[in-house]
Amino acid sequence: MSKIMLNVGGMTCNHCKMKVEKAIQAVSGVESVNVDVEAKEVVVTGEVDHKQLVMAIKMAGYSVEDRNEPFAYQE
Ligand SMILES: [Cu+2]
Repeated sequence: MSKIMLNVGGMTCNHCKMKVEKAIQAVSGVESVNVDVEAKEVVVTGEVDHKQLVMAIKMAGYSVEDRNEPFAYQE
């Protein structure tokens, strides 16, 4: 499983958080989503296509920056 970290701009409240979470959860392969509104950070785990993820967040109305390539980690 890989972990993807994104910077998401434009989130101001809990409603935004829920909107972003919902958009990300709709992307295939997503296993978990963690949204930190104050830090503007989103962490997604799963086998996810980065472009699809970025598109989903943009479609929800937020700006997004892919912080790094996914890195694999053992559990
Ligand atoms: Cu909001």
